[in-house]
Amino acid sequence: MELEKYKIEAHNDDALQTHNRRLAFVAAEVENAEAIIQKLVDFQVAIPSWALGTGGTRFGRFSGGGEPRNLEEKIADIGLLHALNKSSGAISLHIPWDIPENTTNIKALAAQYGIQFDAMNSNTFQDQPGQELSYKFGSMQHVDKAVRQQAIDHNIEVIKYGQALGSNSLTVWLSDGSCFPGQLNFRKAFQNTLESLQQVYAALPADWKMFVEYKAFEPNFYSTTVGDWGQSYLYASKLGDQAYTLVDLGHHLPNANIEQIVALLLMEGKLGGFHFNDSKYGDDDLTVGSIKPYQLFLIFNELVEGMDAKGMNHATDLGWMIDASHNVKDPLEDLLQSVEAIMITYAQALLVDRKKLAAAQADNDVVTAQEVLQQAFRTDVRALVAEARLRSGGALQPLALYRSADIRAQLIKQRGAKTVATGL
Ligand code: LRH
Ligand code: MN
Ligand code: MN
Repeated sequence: MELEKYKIEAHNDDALQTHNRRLAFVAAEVENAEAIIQKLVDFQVAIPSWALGTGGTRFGRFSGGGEPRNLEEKIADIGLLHALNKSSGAISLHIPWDIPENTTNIKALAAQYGIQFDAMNSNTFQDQPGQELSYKFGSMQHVDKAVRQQAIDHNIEVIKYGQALGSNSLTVWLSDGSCFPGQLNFRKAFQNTLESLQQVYAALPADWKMFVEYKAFEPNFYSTTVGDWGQSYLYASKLGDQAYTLVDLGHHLPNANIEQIVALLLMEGKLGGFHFNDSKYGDDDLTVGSIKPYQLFLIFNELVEGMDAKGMNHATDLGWMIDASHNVKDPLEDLLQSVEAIMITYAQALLVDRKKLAAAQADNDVVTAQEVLQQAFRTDVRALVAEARLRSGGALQPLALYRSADIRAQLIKQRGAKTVATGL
């Protein structure tokens, strides 16, 4: 289904007076409102194709109805999100959960909605029907060369799909590791993985990036072969200039200082991309900003500072993606909340008075340093984010319009109450 333009306009007309009042207030409070609005207009966050259905856990899955039944419907859902917030103009595909049967048609369909193809994700953490060899004991780390070759071939196939769709990056997340001490020779597992990644890297087109995503644990619970940023950095460094580390916020051990990791990876020119989500315990994949919004702000603070120090373009020089899925919310509402949280936090990070912070740091004035950060974090920037949306043709209040336009009910009518989208 499509959200007609007149509905967005009518919604905006109703909300405009209140919005203008809020905007005038914040614009008078902050120094660089115009520049921030422009940066927000440019900033796009990719939506993963597997987040459009209700997520499950290993204990159950409760479909919410109207879930997309195929890739075309997933693209239509992202089209809806993008029409509402104008910040979701990209999709990240997971092969083989979403195999584009006709890449030309899929690319054309996405273009109709203004959607580009972000990083392609390979999958060697599950066995697919008809697959010759099993990944039960790993893929790129496997003791059997034939299994490693199968994983390499799959990744090369994913690159080919990506090329046909106009993507320019590959994210490799491996669940490889071990569940019990003694199960693996760590060095051999690392070497096998490195050699396999090298073969995939060799097939990477010249203008592509390869992202090596790390994760502390799960599904393996004793060791993970790309378990932390140090290991990912090691692989990325050994692979070459086109390889980078990808940070998924949920993939750290509790209380890890993610903002420091981000700062150092950026400094080394090895930060490639992000998977946004939030968590309280592990890889919970909860809505961005729902549990630890201050941590997210501190991460964005480092991103802005580090990217500016290198003269990087915030919108295009890193891969920004949501990687969240959950059991209890309407997935589209959840994604609207996640994108909103990202935009708010990005805007707050742009507000940080960098000169004042640097002076406080030089003076060892710890109190002022904290004040500077919290001054930005405690500023209500929602009107700036809404203004960016308004200027791009989106809705002032995307979630409110999604509900008042009864979009989920229409999707259920169109697709049925019992549809199940592919994904986790
Ligand atoms: C692993 C992960 C990785 C996968 C996705 C489905 O936990 O974060 O990015 O591709 O989830
Ligand atoms: Mn991820
Ligand atoms: Mn994850």
